[in-house]
Amino acid sequence: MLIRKPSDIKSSEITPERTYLNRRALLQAAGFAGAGTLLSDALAADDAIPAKYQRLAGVRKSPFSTTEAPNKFEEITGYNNFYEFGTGKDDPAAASGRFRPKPWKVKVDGEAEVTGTFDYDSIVKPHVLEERIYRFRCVEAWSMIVPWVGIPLGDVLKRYKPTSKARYVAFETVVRPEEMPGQKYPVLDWPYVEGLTMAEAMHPLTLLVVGVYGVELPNQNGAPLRLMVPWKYGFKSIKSIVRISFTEQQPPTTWNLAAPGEYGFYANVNPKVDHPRWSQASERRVSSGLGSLFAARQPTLPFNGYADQVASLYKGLDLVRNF
Ligand SMILES: Nc1nc2c(c(=O)[nH]1)N[C@H]1C(S)=C(S)[C@@H](COP(=O)(O)O)O[C@H]1N2
Ligand SMILES: [Mo]
Repeated sequence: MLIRKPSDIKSSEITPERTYLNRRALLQAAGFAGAGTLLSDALAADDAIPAKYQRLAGVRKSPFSTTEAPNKFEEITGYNNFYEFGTGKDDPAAASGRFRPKPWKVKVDGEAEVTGTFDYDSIVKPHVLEERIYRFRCVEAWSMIVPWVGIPLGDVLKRYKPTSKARYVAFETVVRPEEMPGQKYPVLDWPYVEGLTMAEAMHPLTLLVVGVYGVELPNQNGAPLRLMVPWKYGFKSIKSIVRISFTEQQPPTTWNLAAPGEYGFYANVNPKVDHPRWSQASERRVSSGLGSLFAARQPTLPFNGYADQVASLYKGLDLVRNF
């Protein structure tokens, strides 16, 4: 099974959903969930998050968060797509223990005035961390609500002063077959690569993620740096980024290269454009609490519910052709 049954999980590892929800309701009723109180603060006293994950300091709340109830930590970290560690949903959690996300460097190149190789601290430390509770929709028609911690990607990119020629931003995942056992197999063309238009990359919803639930990002979720583009299918949100390139031409993207008829460059969540092999009209939320892996089906929203904020980016673009 992809999510462990409650009987498989030590009680020290989890907080029952009900306790957690009650605690939140209590905090909210007492007015504690107001300014300055993070969702993750409500959990800090709990033992839901293994102690090996370092808590992130100075995280501030974001108005971009949804008020929907987040998935549990062990769902977010136990049901993953990260083919560098295997193609099964439980492979990333099981096989990423040898991966070393520290120290970390990112190469910034292409159409920008400031290029070079930058270490993690120089990229992240100048910024205030935000907790953003986002809806997340995988192209496979499952979804989650995730309290990411990150920085608006645009704020980071601006510091490298992209030139007027920069029309796209390309991203690359690290290649380390010794630490990433899935990379020993040619299931995808390594490195995993992704890309956004400049306007998408600079949009205030686009997040460079460094953590989840108030702690540093677990390896299986793309440590130490990954994207989160909440109005696009999950495969756009590339993990363990080691290269950011400003380009004039639309960059190649891994899933488009692998199956161009099934996965486009834009990959905006669109309930009206089905995947050739399944419907995208609805989705099931990952939910291990009910004795089954998924909750009941619910309709998928255009742009994953973020249409008010992002639809204007695509004015005049045929979203059926440009899927
Ligand atoms: N490098 C890399 N990034 C990746 C993937 C991958 O296999 N390799 N999978 C993508 C897909 S299909 C999804 S749904 C999300 C899953 O993110 P999560 O495991 O944190 O939920 O990561 C995306 N980013
Ligand atoms: Mo996905």
